[in-house]
Amino acid sequence: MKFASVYFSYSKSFNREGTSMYTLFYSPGTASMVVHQALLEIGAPHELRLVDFDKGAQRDPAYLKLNPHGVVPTLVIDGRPMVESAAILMMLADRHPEAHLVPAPGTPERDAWYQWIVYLSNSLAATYRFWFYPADLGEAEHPPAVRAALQRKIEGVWDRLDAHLAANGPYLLGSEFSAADLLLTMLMRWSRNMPRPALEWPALKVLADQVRTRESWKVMCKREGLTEWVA
Ligand SMILES: N[C@@H](CCC(=O)N[C@@H](CS)C(=O)NCC(=O)O)C(=O)O
Repeated sequence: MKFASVYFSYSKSFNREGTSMYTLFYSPGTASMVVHQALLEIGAPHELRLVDFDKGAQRDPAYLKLNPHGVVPTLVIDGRPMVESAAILMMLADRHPEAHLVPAPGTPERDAWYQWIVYLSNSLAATYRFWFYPADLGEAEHPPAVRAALQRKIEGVWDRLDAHLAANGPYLLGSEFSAADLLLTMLMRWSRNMPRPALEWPALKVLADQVRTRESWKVMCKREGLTEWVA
């Protein structure tokens, strides 16, 4: 896979209306899917570039110039690369208020939105990283005790989120759907092959079912070729 000229060839890339052009470097079903779905929700012009993990393309020197961490997603915005899925999500929601992925600035709902996105990133996304990548902890495979501890940590988060949603749902912000729900649904999907998948928590399932009926989810799954846990 060649990335060598990507940064430069997109540095002056605008669509016909003169608005920003986005290029998403992605791998199916991974942390890039929330950015992909947000772009579809927004209806923003964008292009997808597959980063082929089977070929180690995330470690290609040209890709590392875009994303020094060697992971997806990377979103190139008019030639400028941005990394970190939750940060990209917040940036997109801010840049496209007409998509209503974020409550108005200065409201208590906006404060809660920041809180949930950071909580999801710190608690679930970071723990999943260890779950799926034992090499990050210097192991080829986790010892059973570490695996059990990571599983407990993730399930503890499902307990907390489910209790919150049962009392205040159906969405993280109550009746108002937001980008935080997209992030949560992606993270829930990653548990599908774990001993206790997130859909076993009833209020979480209600939220995921709502998100999975959205057109953006269906289109994203189709484009990424996802067949598991799509509906
Ligand atoms: N904190 C980063 C984590 C990204 C991440 O770990 N992406 C994984 C896929 S979910 C990846 O690219 N893995 C490839 C690798 O580590 O080689 C984010 O949210 O953007």
